[in-house]
Amino acid sequence: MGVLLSAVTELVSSVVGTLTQSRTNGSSLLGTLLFPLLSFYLAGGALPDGYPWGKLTDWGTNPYTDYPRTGVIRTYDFTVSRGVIAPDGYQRPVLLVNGAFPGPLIEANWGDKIIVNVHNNITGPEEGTAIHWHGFLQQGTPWEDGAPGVSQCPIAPAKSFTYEFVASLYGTTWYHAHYSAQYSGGLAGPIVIHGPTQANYDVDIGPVMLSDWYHRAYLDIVKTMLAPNGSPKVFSDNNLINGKMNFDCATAAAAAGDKTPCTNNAGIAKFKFQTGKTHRLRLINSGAEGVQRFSIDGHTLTVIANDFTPVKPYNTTVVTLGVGQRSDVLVTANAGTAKAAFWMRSNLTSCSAARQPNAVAAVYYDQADTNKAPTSSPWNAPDPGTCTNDDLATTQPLFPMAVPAATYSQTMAVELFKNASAVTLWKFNGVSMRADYNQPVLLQANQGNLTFPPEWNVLNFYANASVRVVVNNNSPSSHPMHLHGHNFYVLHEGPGAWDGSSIVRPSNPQRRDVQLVRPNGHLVLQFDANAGVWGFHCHVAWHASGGFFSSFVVKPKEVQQMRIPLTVQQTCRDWSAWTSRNVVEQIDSGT
Ligand SMILES: *[C@@H]1O[C@H](CO)[C@@H](O)[C@H](O)[C@H]1NC(C)=O
Ligand SMILES: *[C@@H]1O[C@H](CO)[C@@H](O)[C@H](O)[C@H]1NC(C)=O
Ligand SMILES: *[C@@H]1O[C@H](CO)[C@@H](O)[C@H](O)[C@H]1NC(C)=O
Ligand SMILES: *[C@@H]1O[C@H](CO)[C@@H](O)[C@H](O)[C@H]1NC(C)=O
Ligand SMILES: *[C@@H]1O[C@H](CO)[C@@H](O)[C@H](O)[C@H]1NC(C)=O
Ligand SMILES: *[C@@H]1O[C@H](CO)[C@@H](O)[C@H](O)[C@H]1NC(C)=O
Ligand SMILES: [Cu+2]
Repeated sequence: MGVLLSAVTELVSSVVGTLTQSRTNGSSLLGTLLFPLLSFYLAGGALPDGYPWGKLTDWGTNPYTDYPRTGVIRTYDFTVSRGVIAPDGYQRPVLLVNGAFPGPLIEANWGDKIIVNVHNNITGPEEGTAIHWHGFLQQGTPWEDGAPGVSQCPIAPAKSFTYEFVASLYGTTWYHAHYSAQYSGGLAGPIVIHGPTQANYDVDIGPVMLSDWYHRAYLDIVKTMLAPNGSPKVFSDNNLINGKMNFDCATAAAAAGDKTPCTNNAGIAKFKFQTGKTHRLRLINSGAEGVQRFSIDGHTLTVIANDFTPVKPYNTTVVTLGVGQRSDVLVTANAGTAKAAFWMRSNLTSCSAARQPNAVAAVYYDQADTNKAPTSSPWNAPDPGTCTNDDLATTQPLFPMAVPAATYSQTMAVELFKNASAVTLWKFNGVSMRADYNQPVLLQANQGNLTFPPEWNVLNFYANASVRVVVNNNSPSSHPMHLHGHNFYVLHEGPGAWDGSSIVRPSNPQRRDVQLVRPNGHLVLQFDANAGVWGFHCHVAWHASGGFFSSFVVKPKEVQQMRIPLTVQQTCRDWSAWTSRNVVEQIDSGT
């Protein structure tokens, strides 16, 4: 307690930021009191029964088959550029969407189509990119998934690609670059899909992005990590809430002799709560590595969704999120008078490599002075040190689905090794993956050629309807395992090996798109086949860069029948033309 309080008072001696919002976050308003509250749904489309989704409910509708076909299109224009900002006061070059970090909010109603026209304006130097829309199923549109070398070629410098996909699931998610470790340098933003909810709340606060933060550019970090005898352990420099936190410039400069412009008390994120009312917060771990433990002093959190899955509400003081995971929580402002103020905290856990693990933001009730620092004390909720998510026994999907019998079971081991050049890499199912940006797996599968180079680490599941995957983590770190294009069933998680039969609540296990496997433990998941080619990987940016990535070919016969838009081929021609004139230094797995 003493440690935290002194750390917080040191870093937040004043909540009046010394830098302007544009210096810290470019054109983003997230984390400021100017960021607007969200509405319960967007205008547009028919409103049968008052809602865009009519009579469909979160507890009675199978979202995988029965999402509403609203016919409404939400269009966004994204220009990706380099910029220089100081989110925590320490100035660094970043990658920005429309000049903003975090990137602009994408908002739609359940069943709407989202169109995002992405322009690659990365110059000085130029670089490819591709954007992944995390958690979307991409049913019938796997080429819109945004994974370079898997579902598309990178978007070449000065070129554009228009992504088009249906929001067939609803809730909270995010987008991020999937090209090398680009997203750790700022290229990420929130997505909210409005849908039905049985939960009662008054105010939608919107996204609360939790991200570890690095002062070095991703290229530097990855190069150092993948140099001969480099360390696979990468330390973050800070932890941000909605892209903001303070930093102690003196210690960093003293330690490293660092002359980079740096300002103390840059400014932390602020939130306004309405006294007595219930607020929905959409928590997103958009970091590169760290496992976050989120809490608000004096307030209980009621979890109503994990990833894109509404769950039976459960109360907790702390929510644990691995990279890529989301939780929607309800918080009632009933812990003080209208003048009260509280710390919001997000702690990187002991499983993370963090120099400054504790992020804070300020929560103000209606009449609180927003220029004053809160004085509240943290919950006494020590980090259990297990590097796991909330107990699977407590996380029950509202729309129940029993696990079907698996038609196939695949075991995949995770291990660290040193290759012949003394580079430390990850092996997943025996292979350290390396993508070929010029030959995406999906396009080759679409041509009917299912013979892939071993280093692409492709697993073909043919016509299997439901595949069980047992991940055996033979490494001392935890890994947020992410499967693209699916919401998988989480059957079991624990230390050591699985007993081969135990399943937590087989009548209705947790479903989500990322789940933590603990150090030297196991994770058992199962997915119902969605035709396409899908990344299955660790979401820690540094681990994926080090080869911890595989691609699943699901229902290849259907993939072969798919009519992939000509723009996808054109993107490969543009990339091929650009790479014939420029040397692409592929420093890592590519994803
Ligand atoms: C955050 O970390 C501090 C220790 O640095 C601890 O006192 C506090 O209880 C933690 N909060 C939560 C909710 O984990
Ligand atoms: C493209 O990037 C350059 C350099 O970062 C920037 O000055 C320019 O404003 C960007 N263009 C657009 C349309 O964002
Ligand atoms: C959660 O706690 C609140 C009080 O803070 C209580 O009203 C509610 O019933 C609890 N919900 C559950 C699911 O336990
Ligand atoms: C070891 O891995 C690095 C990084 O992927 C690669 O550049 C190098 O060629 C590899 N060495 C050998 C001998 O395979
Ligand atoms: C299939 O693709 C691989 C490269 O991934 C290539 O080596 C092989 O020649 C292709 N086979 C045919 C029949 O085109
Ligand atoms: C399921 O996948 C395995 C592994 O590729 C394969 O051997 C088997 O034939 C597949 N079953 C069906 C029904 O396609
Ligand atoms: Cu992802």
